[in-house]
Amino acid sequence: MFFDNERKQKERQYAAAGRLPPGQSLTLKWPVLHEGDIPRFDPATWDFQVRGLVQNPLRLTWQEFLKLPQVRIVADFHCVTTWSKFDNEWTGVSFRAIAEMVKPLPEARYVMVHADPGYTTNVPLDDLMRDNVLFATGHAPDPFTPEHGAPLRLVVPHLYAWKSAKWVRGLAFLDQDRAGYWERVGYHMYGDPFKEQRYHGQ
Ligand SMILES: Nc1nc2c(c(=O)[nH]1)N[C@H]1C(S)=C(S)[C@@H](COP(=O)(O)O)O[C@H]1N2
Ligand SMILES: [Mo]
Repeated sequence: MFFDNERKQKERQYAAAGRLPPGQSLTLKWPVLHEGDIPRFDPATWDFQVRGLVQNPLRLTWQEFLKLPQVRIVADFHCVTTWSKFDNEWTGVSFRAIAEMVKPLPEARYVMVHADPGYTTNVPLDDLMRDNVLFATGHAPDPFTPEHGAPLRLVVPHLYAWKSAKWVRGLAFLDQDRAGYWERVGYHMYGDPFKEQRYHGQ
């Protein structure tokens, strides 16, 4: 049909493949969404810290983080404000690699993700242990720029994108679920896009 554009056509294809969550629409662009200013990155002072219910608390410098083994995943990205960006290629360090280093204690069941500037979000540990959860240092086809979370961003593809913290700086392993930045003001504690878990009580 002459009025049918590329975006609509692709959206129908992804919907037919069961990859478009309810209430979402496909974007060909990559919107930028965050609270506060993009933090300044200084590789000399940047660090990544893991605390809480782990056997080996951890602090890594940027140089140390870059030496960790690299993985590559392809995943979709669903923002609660209703846009979905498909087939993102992310490279970085798998969450599991970090978990193997810190060794979570048996009672650790949730993780509070800490990011600049003062951003937090909560995710169950089991969810972070999935194959395709990583700390991204690269993206394709679009470049991974500071506005999208460089130098380091968590990517949790199966949950709404507010769980994919940009400018991530550390983790706290917890025995109970606690609300992060958006969760405290009404966003869902879990955030499954296919169940439309946008806000508390959904
Ligand atoms: N540090 C930080 N990370 C964040 C946010 C934020 O405000 N601060 N916003 C989240 C939200 S709501 C979304 S939709 C995605 C947007 O990622 P993008 O700007 O790369 O598209 O980042 C998430 N990560
Ligand atoms: Mo979002």
